Amino acid sequence: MKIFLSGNLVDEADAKVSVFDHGLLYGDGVFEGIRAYHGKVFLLKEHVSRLYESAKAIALTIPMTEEEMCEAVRDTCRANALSEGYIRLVVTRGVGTLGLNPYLCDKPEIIIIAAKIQLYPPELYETGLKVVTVGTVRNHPEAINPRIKSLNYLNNVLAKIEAINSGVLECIMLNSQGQVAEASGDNIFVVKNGVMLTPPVWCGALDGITRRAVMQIATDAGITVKESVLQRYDLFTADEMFLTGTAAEVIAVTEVDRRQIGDGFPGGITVDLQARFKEFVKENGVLIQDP
Ligand code: PXG
Repeated sequence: MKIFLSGNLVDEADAKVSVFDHGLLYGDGVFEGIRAYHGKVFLLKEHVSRLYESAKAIALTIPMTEEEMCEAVRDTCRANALSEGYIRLVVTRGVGTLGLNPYLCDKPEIIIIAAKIQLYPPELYETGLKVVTVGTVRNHPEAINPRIKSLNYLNNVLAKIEAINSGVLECIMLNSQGQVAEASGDNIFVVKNGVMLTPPVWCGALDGITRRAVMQIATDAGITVKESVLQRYDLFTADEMFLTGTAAEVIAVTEVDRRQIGDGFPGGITVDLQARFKEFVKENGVLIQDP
């Protein structure tokens, strides 16, 4: 496998970063997870744009333009003959001292990995996921804003540990007000009386690219979509529930805290959106190979 490392495509064995990199020492950096479908990088510009916004939010200047970053992603895919898979883009603060000061880090490190993605077991797309709500509160927006896709994912990891220890694969995180924020690595939607509802990002969610796409697909299909503050009550009384994310795509949730959602099967709107999403990804990517 070839890895893009600060300007060069190097062999996996040579793709090494310093133990003094603040990405490692302090989780100081940002990242993106992007998918490639059918020889196209899905919503590449949107992902790259979010990467630059995350970087700006932590006062990290990426030494490359957004256009150059898009080209570097395509180059890395081509070097690995990738037409279907997962791209991880990482920008760290770079090498610094054994002190927090980010201004002593001269050069951010840019890493692009183009590889395969691990999916939830396929049968879960038929049966739906079981989830729990967890005690780990989503980061407060005035501490670490969840809109920043930073290398510091400990908040999500702690929530994921609770999920796995409860015997399920994913969890729903609440904010400090007890409002629904998102899953540990996905955004959440509920369907109530035919209307699709998702928490506004200020409740503690990432402005998910899949979330945006699904909101557009649903609106175009004539479904009413609203951003709405949700409480656990709204989860327990939902007709349907699903999660969206680059890794998960669109996946139904059929149980929350061992309570059945709807009739316990993926809902009609969810199944319809899954099909529409499959079509959407064919049309909305940047070609990896030059035409
Ligand atoms: N919330 C959080 C906290 C995320 O990390 C999403 C929502 C969905 O955002 P997108 O833009 O992907 O629709 C994410 C994204 C992984 C993995 O390896 C996780 C994500 C994306 C890709 C891979 O678990 N999470």
